[in-house]
Amino acid sequence: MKILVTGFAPFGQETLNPSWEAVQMLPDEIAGAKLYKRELPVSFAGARYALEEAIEELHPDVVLSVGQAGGRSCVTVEQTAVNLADARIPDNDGTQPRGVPVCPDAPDAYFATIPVVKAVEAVRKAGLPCHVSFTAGTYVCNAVMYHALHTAGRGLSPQCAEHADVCGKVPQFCAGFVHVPYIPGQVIDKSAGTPSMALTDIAASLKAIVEVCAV
Ligand code: PCA
Repeated sequence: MKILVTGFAPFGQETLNPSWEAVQMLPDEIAGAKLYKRELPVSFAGARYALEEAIEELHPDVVLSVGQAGGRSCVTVEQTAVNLADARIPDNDGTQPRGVPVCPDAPDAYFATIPVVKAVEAVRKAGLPCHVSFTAGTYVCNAVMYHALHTAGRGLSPQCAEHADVCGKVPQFCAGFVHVPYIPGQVIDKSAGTPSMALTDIAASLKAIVEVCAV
């Protein structure tokens, strides 16, 4: 089994993104599944392109994307991706979609196809807090989750694939998204009470989630 695990580049005021830091700490093989790690740009267009390119190259069985959700206190497994891009801040390319669909003429939402509740339970069993989240927001993370699920169900269609050579192919894979908190070094200058989690605990949480996806 092949599992594509993605993290994101830094964005906003941050100099690192704990999602990519933690993804890099994962072993290359978990429960017999081979992991392929990719860093995605924090760009609506660029992330979609990089994700589709990685799917086309690897033909993974599972696509698990990971992103930072500053302000959350623990790792959360996303249940839903919505077909709405509404960016509070411009992405790293300076693009700021407001109230537009992620993918025109496509369903309003998709549910994750990884076992969300089992993944949360596995992290808790490993001794770490974890919750299901019912919103991945309306920024680049939600768009990546939406695209992965759209692509899994419908293939890399001309409508949503930017590059013609991948059109018409129908990848079959499960997809899900995990949001992770800030790490302590990111909250030193933030307001008192801003939650953070040790990078090693974030990586351990991801490992437990990947284990569930690998069976
Ligand atoms: N978090 C942002 C985008 C990249 C990331 O790590 C989000 O939640 O949309």
